[in-house]
Amino acid sequence: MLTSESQAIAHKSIQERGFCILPQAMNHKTWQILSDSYALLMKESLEILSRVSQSDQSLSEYYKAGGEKLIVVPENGDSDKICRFEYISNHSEEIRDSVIPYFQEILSEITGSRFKLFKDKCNVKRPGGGAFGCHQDYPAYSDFIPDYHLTIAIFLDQPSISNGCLEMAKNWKSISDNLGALDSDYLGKSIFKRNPDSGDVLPEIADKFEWERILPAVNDIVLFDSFVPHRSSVNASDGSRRAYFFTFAPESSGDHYAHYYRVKRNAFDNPKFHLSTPTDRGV
Ligand SMILES: O=C(O)CCC(=O)C(=O)O
Repeated sequence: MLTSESQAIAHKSIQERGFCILPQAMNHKTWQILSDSYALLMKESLEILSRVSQSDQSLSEYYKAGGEKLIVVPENGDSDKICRFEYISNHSEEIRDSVIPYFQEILSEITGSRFKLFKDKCNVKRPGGGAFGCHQDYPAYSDFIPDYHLTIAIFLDQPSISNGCLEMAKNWKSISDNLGALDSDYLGKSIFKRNPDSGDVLPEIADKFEWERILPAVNDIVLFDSFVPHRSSVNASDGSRRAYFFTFAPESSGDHYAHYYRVKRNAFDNPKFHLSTPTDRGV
């Protein structure tokens, strides 16, 4: 699917910076499946939110009660609006059987290893919707066995500065050499010190990062690991900025998708699942 030259460029960029853009790596069929699925997944998400708001249960209690439900996470401070929905592949046969294998093939071409889906979500980023503070994904996943992750981001709407595009830190590896910036709870890993409440990397560290705005075309793939610090600002445009994020972990570390979502349903309100995100904990 990728030329050997683009595989090599992507591999080097992931190793050196923790992210890369794969120009035009989405084929039309795969993009269309994701675009068509969005309407169905959104409809189901809205139904769940409405069902819960009409019941005497909190969202957190609703998920604790079990069941293979789509996980709907409202916007912080606006709990009838959807910030994101998760557990997508379990709800869409086409995504599971066609989109995921397509992404696994791309990851295998770039890394030479096989990857399993670890989690999947779609951030809606409606107008006025959430800023994501500067964070690294790893601390949110560190209670699970895999210790390396690659996330594929696919945009249904063209990201722009005004709709809150992703921004990646470029020089974070050189800053992580400065031991004073690292969190000693993650020995041997470049995890920066964070605000214990929000999960955001401390501002005095984030201020040292040089930021690259990620402005891919809709048929580009953005790939990043769970260590690169990233952020995005509020969507100041009048349209949504919808993006799917498919996170994979090495096949050699096992299959953790079902387990991850079992734990998440049981602990929907755990702040660890809301690090640096503009999400409501559903309590
Ligand atoms: O959707 C975005 O702009 C940021 C996504 C992100 O960093 C996250 O969901 O953890």
